[in-house]
Amino acid sequence: MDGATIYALGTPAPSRAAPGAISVIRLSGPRAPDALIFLTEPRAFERGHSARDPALPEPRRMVVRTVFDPSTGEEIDRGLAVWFEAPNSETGEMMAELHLHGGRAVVGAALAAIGKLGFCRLAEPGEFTRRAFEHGKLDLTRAEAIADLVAAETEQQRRQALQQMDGALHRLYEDWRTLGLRALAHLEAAIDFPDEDLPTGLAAAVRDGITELQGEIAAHLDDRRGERLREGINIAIIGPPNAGKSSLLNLLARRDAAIVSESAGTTRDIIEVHLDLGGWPVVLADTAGLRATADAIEQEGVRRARARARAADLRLLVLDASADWKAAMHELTAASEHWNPAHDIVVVNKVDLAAVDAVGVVALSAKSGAGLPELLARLERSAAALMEEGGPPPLTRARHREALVEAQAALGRALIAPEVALAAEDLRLAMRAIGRITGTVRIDELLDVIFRDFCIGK
Ligand SMILES: Nc1nc2c(ncn2[C@@H]2O[C@H](COP(=O)(O)OP(=O)(O)OP(=O)(O)O)[C@@H](O)[C@H]2O)c(=O)[nH]1
Ligand SMILES: [Mg+2]
Repeated sequence: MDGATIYALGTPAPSRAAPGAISVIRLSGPRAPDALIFLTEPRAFERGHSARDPALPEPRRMVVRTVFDPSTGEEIDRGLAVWFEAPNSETGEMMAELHLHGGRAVVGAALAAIGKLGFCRLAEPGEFTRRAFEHGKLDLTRAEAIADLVAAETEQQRRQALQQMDGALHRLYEDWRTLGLRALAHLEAAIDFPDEDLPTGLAAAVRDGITELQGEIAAHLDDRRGERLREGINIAIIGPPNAGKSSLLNLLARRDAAIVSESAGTTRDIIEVHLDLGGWPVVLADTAGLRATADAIEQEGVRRARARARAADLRLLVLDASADWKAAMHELTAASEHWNPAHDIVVVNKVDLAAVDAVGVVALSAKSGAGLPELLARLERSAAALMEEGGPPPLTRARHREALVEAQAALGRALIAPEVALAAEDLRLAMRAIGRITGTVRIDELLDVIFRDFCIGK
């Protein structure tokens, strides 16, 4: 961090097609209050000093101000100004904000005016968040949660991001580190004072502590809810050729995303659409009809369809009501060890051609839309069951997963280490891996990667 006063547009850049009602320009750094004075009192800039006290409004209090070009004294806009005194600001530094009208010319002139002051520079992507982290205002999981909140497209994504922003994940990981560090202190005492009478049963207590930690981390790693919520619940539409899988995808997507035709074997590649299903983000995949075929391209399609069915969180098996759908259902559900009757759904399509009277399946006509409300309700129920709420906060990112897998391996080594010193070293490695997640243990390249996620207004 170079201690410069930085500035950036905090709202999206106004375009001709989409000017905003307001645009917010933020400044952070020691000279943010000076900048505010020079921009709102042109004579101050000519004088060459800012005479902060009389000219600055009370911190955290919004005031109406005219913004001037400091070099010419020309009026740029009239808007609202506010400043925050360090350390009581988002970045922990002196900060100022200008809320101006959201036109391209206004924003362009105001940014240029700040540049002319000569003591501010444009912020790099993620620099405000990085400064907040440097000043202890955020840990990495909270910084990531803010990025998630900005990116959230569905209600459930928003809720998860907010929970993480409140520090739920941070607390979980820090609790684990505390547990591990306590065990480590015991081990280190055993190394430093090998001849002293350490309480009996200590080794067993440390061992139990590590095993318990391992168990909690394992359960957390098994919990895919957080990643599903960030990336979308993966739903695969599978079934025999010509059953209406692509028609169903188009119906749910409300557009012609996949080609539909009466010839069996139309779909070859996997076609994905992103949907919001009652607040749950979903990646819905249409796949090739499952059948034995001599066509090499279709064979590859069938291979991909099977792979996707295996990898999916939830399967929608589509069958043709006008064919022998029961036989197809038995064949396809029995053949798949991944078929999960608790979540997966059987859809019997084309009920406009043949009536279906069966329990446990959804009767649908992709053509007329009959049965769609029932299918949507079933999908939402399955999604909710899959994402069951409560319990500890879920893992949300591959970055966390990698660090926890590393910690888990180190804990495993610590348990079988032939010497106390080696066990202590492995325990230390495990705690360092967990510390990387929250940023308690600093890794600079990692910070760059994370903060680059924040390019709001860039
Ligand atoms: N009558 C009727 N026809 C339907 C219905 N749904 C789909 N079809 C027709 O069935 C045929 C096959 O539909 P698709 O959606 O292409 O079927 P698919 O399962 O994707 O087929 P493949 O990609 O070849 O595996 C098309 O001619 C559709 O118009 C329905 O509910 N009722
Ligand atoms: Mg198809």
